[in-house]
Amino acid sequence: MAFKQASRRDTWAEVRLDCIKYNIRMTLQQFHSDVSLMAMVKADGYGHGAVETAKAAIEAGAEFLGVALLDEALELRDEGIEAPILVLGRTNPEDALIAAQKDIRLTAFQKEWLEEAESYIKGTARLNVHIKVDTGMGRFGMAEEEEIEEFMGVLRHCCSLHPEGLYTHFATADSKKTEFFERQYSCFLDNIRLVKDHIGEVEYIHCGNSAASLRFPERCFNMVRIGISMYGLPPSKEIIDDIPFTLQPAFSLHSRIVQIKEVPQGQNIGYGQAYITTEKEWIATIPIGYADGWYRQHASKGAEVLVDGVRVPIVGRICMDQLMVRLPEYRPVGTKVTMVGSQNQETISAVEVAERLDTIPYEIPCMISKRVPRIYVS
Ligand code: PMH
Repeated sequence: MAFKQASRRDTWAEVRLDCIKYNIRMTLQQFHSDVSLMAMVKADGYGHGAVETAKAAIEAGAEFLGVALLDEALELRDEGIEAPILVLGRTNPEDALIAAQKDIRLTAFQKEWLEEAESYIKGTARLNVHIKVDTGMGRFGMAEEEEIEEFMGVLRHCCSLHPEGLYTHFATADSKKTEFFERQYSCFLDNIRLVKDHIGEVEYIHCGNSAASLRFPERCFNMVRIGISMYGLPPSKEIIDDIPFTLQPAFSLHSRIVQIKEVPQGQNIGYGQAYITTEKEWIATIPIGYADGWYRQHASKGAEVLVDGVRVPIVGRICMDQLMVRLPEYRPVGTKVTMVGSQNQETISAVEVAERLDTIPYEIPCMISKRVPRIYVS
């Protein structure tokens, strides 16, 4: 069954919700049943669409949702999603009350923040907070023992704030070298002891992103935060062989030929005379461009697309709304073109596209703009 946002475009991204569910179910199988899975649906579900992927993830067994921003959490609530949601970024303390009222958990790592958030709630609601410690990522969280001690001292007096969770984030879980991961893990163990000395048991302790969860499930306490692998993409190429099941990529990107011409030799194609035909050539125009997040670098890095299961090159510069490809032979207007995904036996994976752009697979679905409708297949 397929359903889509209202669109009249010939360009679309297809999101396979069945793949997302499969990846989550397989991940859960690696764990004891008392481990909860937080599905990371920040950044519009890594570009797949937050609402639909959140619903699919919950159906497959995810208990929590993770987002970066309070706005993202509120959008999920507005769409009727009732699962617990954790905001992983810093939320302004002025917004603590609305978060509490909407049953949205916030991340806390500054003692002044606790005092301010408490002053906005003043016992009218209860806000669940997850305490963030920085064990080496160097981004968010408390790194010093003294800082944690002072924070815990303040937290004890905040009657509106309930410490539901404690977490950290790994910087190198996707690397073959595990020394820094080990250091972070051992620092986290010290932090857990310290926090427990102050408040006793904490309901949720979590540190595992996709890479850590798939490689070191025994080091993930009782919750994992799964992002990239839930979408079926590997956190990095070097650990692909460590993943205990075959990930099913959910995202693919397609368009259709809207014009085809047989062009004589010596003809310019696109801006800047960047491509001149070297013989009589079949040139097709495809309605996707850099405003769709299909950036000009694809062409300069030698990108190919699939037409009828055959790799064909993009020629000339990518425009804002179109690009041109060279075909070996005539194909009619309406023929499907695949930028990411499979046709017949041939595949252009997000991993290949990421390598082409010298980036990581995470960026590929995220970079495809909202102008490209997502079509959901379940
Ligand atoms: N937890 C936190 C705090 C994160 O920032 C992320 C991903 C995840 C879990 C999930 O990681 P995974 O997708 O590797 O499973 N955050 C980011 C980021 O900030 N840039 O790329 C991924």
